[in-house]
Amino acid sequence: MISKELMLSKEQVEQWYEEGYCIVREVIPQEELPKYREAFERMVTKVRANPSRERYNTRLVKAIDKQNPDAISELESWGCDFLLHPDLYEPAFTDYLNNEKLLSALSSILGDDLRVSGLKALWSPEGVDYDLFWHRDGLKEIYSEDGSQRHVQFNTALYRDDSFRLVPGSHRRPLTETELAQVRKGVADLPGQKICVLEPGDALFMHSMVLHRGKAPRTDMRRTFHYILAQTSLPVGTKLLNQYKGWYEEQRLGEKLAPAAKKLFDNFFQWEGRTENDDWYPNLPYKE
Ligand SMILES: O=C(O)CCC(=O)C(=O)O
Repeated sequence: MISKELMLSKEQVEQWYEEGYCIVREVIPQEELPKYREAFERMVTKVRANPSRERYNTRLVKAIDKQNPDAISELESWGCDFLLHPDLYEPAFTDYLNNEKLLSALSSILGDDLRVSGLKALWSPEGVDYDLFWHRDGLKEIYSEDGSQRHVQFNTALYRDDSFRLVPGSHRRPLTETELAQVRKGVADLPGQKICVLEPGDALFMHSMVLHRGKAPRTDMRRTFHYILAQTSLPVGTKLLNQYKGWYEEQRLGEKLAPAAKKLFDNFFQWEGRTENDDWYPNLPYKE
């Protein structure tokens, strides 16, 4: 399943370590996009019809009328974390885990002994602009001096997506005073920031400690998978494992998935009985 020709180039690997991101073009071939778009749209419709945060770990933003900012209307969704939930699951969501180009590219960074870590989705709200503040996924003080990381989170765009912006290299150093002033409260442009532009089918690998944020005006058609794969040796949180195992068994996915995707889940479930405390999963620094 891993093809040497499809692995990242030396420049891409260097960019991942030095700058905290890299882009892999056309991971999903154009002819396969309709299948993913249709599945994604069915899922968004269901989440929008059931807008409580808890059911699907839905990400919500307040819809504020810019002409009349005091009149806060409804909460709107811009993403959700539970793509494997039986209400939302679509075979396309796990088909993507068989993608040879994706797995080969990830193996250039993580090796080929991998497990599932998260299957999530991001989209543009309808009535409000999405404008997430700057943050690291984890503690703002924690960085990775050599740029290494044992998991990779990646956005795969089904339509053109220029939402993700980051400060390249910020995953390897303490944040500056200017950056800290924006963390979890600001959306101001930052020195050296870079906007990543994905064409349909492209994937963006992002280091969780790089300073970043997302932004999508309501007029955009953002439909982007946000998945995380990790080295099998990276410990798993109990709650996450139980959740995924429950959904997986309920839908008998073990009998339905193609071998590469099934292996990613089998490797994840291997952790049963020796899971770690959830306090530090998924975004806090690793324990060794
Ligand atoms: O919109 C994005 O691509 C970034 C999302 C993000 O930073 C997050 O969910 O923590």
